[in-house]
Parts: sequence; C-alpha cells; structure tokens
Amino acid sequence: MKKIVTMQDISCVGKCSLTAALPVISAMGIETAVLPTAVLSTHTMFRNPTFCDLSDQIEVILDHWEENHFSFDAIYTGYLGSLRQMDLARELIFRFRKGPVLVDPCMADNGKLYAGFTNEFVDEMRNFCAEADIICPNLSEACFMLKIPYQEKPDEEMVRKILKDLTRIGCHTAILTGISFNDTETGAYAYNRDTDTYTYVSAKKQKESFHGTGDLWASCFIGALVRGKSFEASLKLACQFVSRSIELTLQEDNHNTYGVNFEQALPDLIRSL
Ligand code: PXL
Repeated sequence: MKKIVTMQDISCVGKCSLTAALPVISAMGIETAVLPTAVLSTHTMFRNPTFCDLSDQIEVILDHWEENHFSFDAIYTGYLGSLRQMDLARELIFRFRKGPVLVDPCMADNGKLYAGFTNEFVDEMRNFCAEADIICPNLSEACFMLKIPYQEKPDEEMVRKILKDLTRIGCHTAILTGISFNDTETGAYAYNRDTDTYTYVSAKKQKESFHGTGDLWASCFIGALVRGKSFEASLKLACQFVSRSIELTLQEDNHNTYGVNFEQALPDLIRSL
C-alpha cells in the first residue's frame, strides 16, 4: 500500500488541516502517517482558539521513525504555526524524502494573512517552498510570497507570470488554486519549469467559498498523484472533489459555515479513482 506522511496541525473543530487530510487520503486507499504540529481547539478563523505547540515532540518522533526505517511515498506539509515548525518540516524532508514533496504554504486568504502570521513568516515560507517539488498556494499566498499587491481576479497572462515567478523560488511545479476566468468554472492553473508547460483544469464554480477547501484540494491532489494518476488527472480530481463538497454543503439547510461537507463527497471520489 502506498504511504503519505502529512505534517500540519489538528484543529479539533474546523474541518481543515489533519481532520481533512487524514480522512481524504485514507479514503483514497493510501496509508496516512501524521506529524501533528499543534492541537488547536478550532482553526484560527474562530476567535481565541487554544494552541498547544507540539514542536518538542517532532524531533523525537522523527528519530523514532528513522530507527524504524519508515519510508513514505510522498511528503505533504500544510499549516505550520511557527518558524521553528518550518525548520522541523525541513528536517522531515531532509530525512525522509523519497517521492514527491508537496508544500501548501497555508498562511493567507482573501488578501489577508491568517491570525498570528508576520512578514518574517512569509519570507521563511518562501524559502521553505524552495525545498518542494510542488507548491499549491492560493492567490493571496502567492502574492505575499512574491511581494506583489493582492490580485483578486488576475487575467491569464498575469496568472502565468505569477506561476513562473513562483517556480523561480526553487520548486519545480507551482499550482495556483481558485483560478477563475468566468462565472461558471473555477480551477487550478499549474506551471512546470522543467518542461516549461502550463496546465489549467477547472470544475463547476460554486456560489460561496469556504474555509478548509485548500486543504481538501491538496489532500486529494497528492492522493491521486501517489495512486499513479497523471498530473493533469490529479488536478482535475481535486477540483471536482472540492466543487462537489461545496455543492453538497450548500444543499444542506443551516449548513455549517466553517467547513464543507466533504464527508458525503467521499463516495464519489472513491468511485472515480
Ligand atoms: O486550512 C488552513 C488552516 C489550517 N490550520 C489552522 C488554520 C487554518 C486556516 O485558518 O487556522 C489552525
């Protein structure tokens, strides 16, 4: 069985980070090892979440894994809560790199940094992205890392420029999620600097956007890639999964506002593997 290790926090309530990655990757038939960076009562869009930093545990966990000669087909990092955790994520990559390394530089949305993040964190995240094979920022994160004003609706030429500039950081492939050029479709635009090729795939655009969809997207994408799907097919599957999860959320009366109904989109995802 294929195995992915993912390093991010546990937001106990919030349907993001590990509570999204673990069920999605497991449902895709892949063993999911987790490296929890912190336990929060909720994600940081709620006011005053509790935060228990697990950084001290990470090094000993990595030592123990090494003693046991564990290896992983891919490494996927998500939300990292501090500069120290970014160093620990480098350590994970340095010691366990074997297959693709996906870095999702979770730190911003709608042109704003998440609570607690600073410009220094952005600079370090940019450096950290150089370690990745693939990065998958949203537009806000991309603009912060490139130090350009937030582009809410860039045209295709601008999207291509941002992608190329992102790969100059050092990664091989940059993917921008949440890219839309009309009212009906939204998707992911990618650039691979080794082959100098762009790929755009999209799925039905939903009327609202929700928290946690980036984490679901990244989990589904890396799961598909590790299962051997092509890069383009993996992008497509992730876009469809997120679109369907939002659609199911909006169909529910009094639906949850902090995360999407991905749970009931899992059967379709499994069928399409
Ligand atoms: O989904 C990204 C994410 C993950 N983890 C925590 C967050 C967020 C976004 O706000 O706050 C703790």
